[in-house]
Amino acid sequence: MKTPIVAEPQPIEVDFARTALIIIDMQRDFLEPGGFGETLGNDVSLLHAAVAPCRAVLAAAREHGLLVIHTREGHRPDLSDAPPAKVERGSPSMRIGAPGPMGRILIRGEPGHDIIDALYPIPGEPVIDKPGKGAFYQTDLEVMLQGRSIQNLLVCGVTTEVCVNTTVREANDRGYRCVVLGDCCASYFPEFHEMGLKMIKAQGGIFGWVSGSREVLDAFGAAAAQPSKKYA
Ligand code: C5J
Repeated sequence: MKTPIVAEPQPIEVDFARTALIIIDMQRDFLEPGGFGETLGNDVSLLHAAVAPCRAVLAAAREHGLLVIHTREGHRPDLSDAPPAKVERGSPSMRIGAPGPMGRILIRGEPGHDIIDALYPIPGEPVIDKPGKGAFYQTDLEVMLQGRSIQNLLVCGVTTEVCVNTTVREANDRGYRCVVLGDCCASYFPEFHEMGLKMIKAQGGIFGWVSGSREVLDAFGAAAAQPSKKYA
């Protein structure tokens, strides 16, 4: 059963049984003071606008039985999966692996690496630990999606122009339809957020579609009114 979602550059019809919600890098290191985002000189409060809409979509996706996947950017404690070219950027006391108020910056297992409480995964929801910006690079995400016959991705998270855009481009090349929920994404640079969304939907939707939390919640409502309601 297909349900239309209001989106740009045009509406898209998706079968929610073949759709996953993927929430990109809603980690303390990006959203809370003292983490990776702040050490790079960013105002982390700019990301907070995405939390409430993302939480609403997450709750609805759970209720409707969608596959929900969370990602986290980060590295092994010995930095063996962190390219020197990535680690070397920024001042040494604030680099990946350096100690910070939420533990070592962007290191797996440290408090800062974990997902913020408001969007914390529940048991059964896969968490993909990724060493890069894209969620497909050096992860088992594709195997997981193929195993569930997923064809469409609802994409939320931070930051719009970095890990969200990289993941959407990777997914698009692999044949997934990506619907990016604009108000569920955010950037430290509002103009990059805006352009990041424009890049996705330009040229007839060259990388995917852009929609929003309201539109997707409405689509869940419409799908729930149909005879078969559960998708997993
Ligand atoms: C960044 C991300 N911005 N999750 N990571 O370094 O977008």
